[in-house]
Amino acid sequence: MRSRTITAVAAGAALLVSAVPAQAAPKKTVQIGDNYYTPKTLKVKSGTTVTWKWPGFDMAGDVHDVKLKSGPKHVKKFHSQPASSDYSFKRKLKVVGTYKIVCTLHEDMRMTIKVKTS
Ligand SMILES: [Cu+2]
Repeated sequence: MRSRTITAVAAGAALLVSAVPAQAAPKKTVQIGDNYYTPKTLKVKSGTTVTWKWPGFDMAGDVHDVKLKSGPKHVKKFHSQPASSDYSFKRKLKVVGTYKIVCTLHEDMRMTIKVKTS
């Protein structure tokens, strides 16, 4: 009786492990400040979800947004809401190529993301 229980638990654990994909979905975070994105350049694998994070309300500064100014062919442009704090915006980048991101309120506030084949 006792050993049977242990076997069942072990089998359950093995199932759990095999249910997890070999590679978790890749993610990257970009922090927004006054007036910059950090990091300023990113290299990610195709399929990576990039999240832009605004500062918390205690660190609130200027209003910023995230706009895809240019990207690989056929990639739909995206544009976040403008926000000063407590906000985040994410996009899954699948198409390989170079993505140029800009803040429409500060034209010197830009970043580049290079998406490569996974
Ligand atoms: Cu800005």
